[in-house]
Amino acid sequence: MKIDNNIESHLIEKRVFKPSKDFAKRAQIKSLDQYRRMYRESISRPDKFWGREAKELTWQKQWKKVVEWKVPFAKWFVGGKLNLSENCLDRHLASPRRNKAAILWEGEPGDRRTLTYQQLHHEVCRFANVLKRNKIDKGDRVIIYLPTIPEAAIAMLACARIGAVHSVVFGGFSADAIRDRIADSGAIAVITADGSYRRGAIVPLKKNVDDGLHGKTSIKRVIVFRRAGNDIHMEEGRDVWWHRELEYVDANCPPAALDSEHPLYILYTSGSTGKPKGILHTTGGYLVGIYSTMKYVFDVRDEDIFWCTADVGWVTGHSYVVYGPLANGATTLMYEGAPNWPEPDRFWRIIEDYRVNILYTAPTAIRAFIRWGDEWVAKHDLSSLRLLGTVGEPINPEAWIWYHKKIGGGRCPIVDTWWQTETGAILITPLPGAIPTKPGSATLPFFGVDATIVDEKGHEVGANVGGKLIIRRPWPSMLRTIYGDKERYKKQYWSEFKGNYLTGDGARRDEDGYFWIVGRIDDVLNVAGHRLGTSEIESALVSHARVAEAAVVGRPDDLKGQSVVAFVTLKSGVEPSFTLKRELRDHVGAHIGAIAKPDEVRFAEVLPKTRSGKIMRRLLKEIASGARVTGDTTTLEDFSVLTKLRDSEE
Ligand code: 7RM
Repeated sequence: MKIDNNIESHLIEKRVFKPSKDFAKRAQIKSLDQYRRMYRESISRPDKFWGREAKELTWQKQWKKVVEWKVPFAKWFVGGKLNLSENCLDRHLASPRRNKAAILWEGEPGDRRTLTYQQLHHEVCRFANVLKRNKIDKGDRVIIYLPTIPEAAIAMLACARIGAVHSVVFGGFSADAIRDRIADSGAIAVITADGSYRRGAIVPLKKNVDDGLHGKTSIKRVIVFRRAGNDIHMEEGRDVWWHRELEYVDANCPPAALDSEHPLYILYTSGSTGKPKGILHTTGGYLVGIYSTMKYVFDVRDEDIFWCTADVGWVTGHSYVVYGPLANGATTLMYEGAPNWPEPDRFWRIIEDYRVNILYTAPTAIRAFIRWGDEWVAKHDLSSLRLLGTVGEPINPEAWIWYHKKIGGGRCPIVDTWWQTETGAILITPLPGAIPTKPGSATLPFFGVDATIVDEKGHEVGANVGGKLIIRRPWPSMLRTIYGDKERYKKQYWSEFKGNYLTGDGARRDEDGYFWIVGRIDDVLNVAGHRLGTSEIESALVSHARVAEAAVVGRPDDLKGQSVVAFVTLKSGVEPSFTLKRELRDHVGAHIGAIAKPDEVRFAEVLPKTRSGKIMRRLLKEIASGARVTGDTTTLEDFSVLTKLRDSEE
């Protein structure tokens, strides 16, 4: 009894937060009018708009054409030559930025380092020469398996300097993940460390690499940075120490003149089924994308300290820990460890100590902070903050309001930024001095982004009707292909609605044109013909005072098609009970409607998440239907979660 194909929306959030006059006055984009004017121009004259942005950067040879679009393959800044590391480093050496901090770093044990632009340039040039010395050339693929330490940025920039293609693998991933990525990319070298710190323990990175290299492999060289001092095996003829290699090189390494479409990196994202996809990004368009979004979305100024808490192994770490801030000559803060080590106030301690101005983090982290208790926040002076950001998942309005009040002191705008590994840079987002925000909405498209929502047939849907989020034209930082698999690229992203990019996310647009992401299309529930996104039901659950976090999945049901199963974690000190289950069901009923009431509520200690904080609903679906968990679990942060969940009381 299917009613229609659209995703329904019942949870309507009415609060609106306007940019303050003070913020707007000093911002890059100062009003909604100015945003609209520039947006219109970016859509009607993209060449002019992006050409102007690109001209703010350094090109060794000017491009001939801004964009060439042969569906579904785009080329940006065709004929241009440039180097990304030159734009992140050399470009700033001719100005007083030379002596400002490029990277402020804090290790989990509390060790600290500062690298000025000049120092970072020096290190990158030397390490680029180490790469050359080890026969790594332009176009070669290099795996980087490092923690969030300055050497991760140095290694990435050194690859970019000589035109080698890096593929960063999360420090949290296992030997299997390393092996798969080497096999798919045909990499010839790995850059790693002996170990890294995570919650006080040492993660044996080098050992994982050794295990991943067993048997036949394309890897000829492993360069090892000494970080944790743990005992490791060094394979004669294959493995070399980073610090020893530096003894043989000087710091003279001119940036290679690379074609604008020269591959910059491959980053693997887990596909919902099958093997991970190697998302390929190239040089010119990617640089322009991260440069402009960093400038307009984070409104970054020379005197700012910008902290994106992502691991470098996630696309957010690539674009907004390393490349975006450095391309803008900003100071980027890097932190190696966990947010609750040694205590749950580590983030607030760092913000107070370094006087951080802009904080960019994930909703999952925010919900954890709420759970750990406000007293950890109250101990610290967070008055240096002027802007907050979130990324990774829809943020539930409760968490948004908490972030705004407790972290932002009610004075900082929040930019809820929607984007993907595939998009390279932020695509839907508030501009903090211009666009009024609504808690839970990523608001409006960034310049040049032609986003809309369509039904199953590809027809645009009206206001407040849910559907599939698509992008109708290419943008500079878009992926160019799935590495080694053009067909999968075409099929996955461009064939359902020909010539349009399929994001895979469900969304609706409200009467003001604001985008509300309701979750992945694959996760949408179909309950008695009603298509319900996961995020609204989860938001309703989290708005209950005793709930910390919730994940909702569908379970096959003979009568209704699917029934709603909610996995719920409770705030500290709250006891699970039968009454509470009933209360939660009623709570959802009251907030959304009877149709969304969970048929089953399961209390869990923890939810299965990726290291970047995304709930793995695929695993929960299997658990909810009593099936064994199959498929890829290499991106799961903590394996013990699965056993705990299976034991969670029904
Ligand atoms: C940057 C990143 C991409 C998926 C995406 C969405 C979800 C990301 C938001 C969001 C709602 C947001 N890359 N997502 N940001 N959903 N609001 N602001 O996360 O490739 O790892 O994931 O994440 O489903 O498709 S990613």
